[in-house]
Amino acid sequence: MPTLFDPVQAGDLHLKNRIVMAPLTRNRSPNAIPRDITATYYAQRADAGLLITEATAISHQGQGYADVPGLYGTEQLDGWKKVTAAVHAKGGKIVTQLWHVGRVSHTELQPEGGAPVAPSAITAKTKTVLIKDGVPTFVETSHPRALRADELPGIVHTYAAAARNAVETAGFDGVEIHGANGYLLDQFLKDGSNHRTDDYGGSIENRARLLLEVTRAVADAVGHGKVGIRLSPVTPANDVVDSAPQPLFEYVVKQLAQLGLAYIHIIEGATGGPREIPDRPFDYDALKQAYREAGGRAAWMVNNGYDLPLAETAVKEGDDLVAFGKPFIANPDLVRRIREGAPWNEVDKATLYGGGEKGYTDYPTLD
Ligand code: 8OZ
Repeated sequence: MPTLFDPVQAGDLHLKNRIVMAPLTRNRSPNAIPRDITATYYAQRADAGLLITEATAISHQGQGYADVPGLYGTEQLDGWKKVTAAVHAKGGKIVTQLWHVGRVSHTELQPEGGAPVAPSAITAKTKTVLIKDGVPTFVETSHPRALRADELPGIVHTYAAAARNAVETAGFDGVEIHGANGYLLDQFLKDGSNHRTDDYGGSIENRARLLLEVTRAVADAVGHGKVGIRLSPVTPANDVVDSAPQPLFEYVVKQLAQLGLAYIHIIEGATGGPREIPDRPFDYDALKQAYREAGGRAAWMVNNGYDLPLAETAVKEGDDLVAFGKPFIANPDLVRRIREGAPWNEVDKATLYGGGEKGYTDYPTLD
């Protein structure tokens, strides 16, 4: 039976172990440019089987928080080049997470101060972060405008262009499409946020259309075996909800099964919170079974609140990869700590978002 330390193939990606660093927003990239400390931060964690970068905006329109990185300009790609080089020098593998926030944004973060875009003009009851006089400040998200159908091909194209930039220019080993946590693609999937009456709203097939078009375009741009996708069937993050998530997500994974991807990354329960949500039940085994029965062969990655016993059991019982979030922030040598049964440092919540080296590159290792 496999353990967390057995290598695994995820599409084109040969991974040295099954311990993955989850994508983690850190807000340390002013002007959307990753700094040198970002290269240090990821390289410190290169013992992971796979590093997934923090969510990274595919365009200015796709940005929703202060000081998150981007993938759309020369300076930003040059910043990421230093990150991938540092990780590769330590024998690591790294993919970047392609992010369009949709309605989870603020006019101050949008091109020309415009309204954020969404499937429908419904405000998300959630907050975002602006930097006011150097101080991170939580603010309500702005009222969005509904995207016109004729804008959607441009969005698909922008995802593909960002993916190409990431792999061909910045040197990433692949990309992860952020289809989770109430951002643009998840907003389209779920009927709480998608009230459209065109080909992109209404039926499950229609609501899944944009996510599947994006996935196909990204896979065609960089190679199907270099693409993962993250989904969160029932998370309440960023005010999303669906009236029937089980059939919705089973449809989505059956379609993804046709695409020969690297991995499917599932957030179980509430992102960063409880793994079970009493009023939002979901059968994750049935989801995986639907994917496998449809011929899907990508690695199956699970995430959310995994401790060591839970992770060991998951891998023993057939999940291929386990993504750890906060434990990887607090433990640059998490892989070694797991191998040696050493205790894990606790994360400092005060330094999660924004700032510099403190709480970023200065967590102690066992040495
Ligand atoms: C925490 C803070 C801001 C953004 C996600 C990209 O939840 C995020 C995020 C997390 O996927």
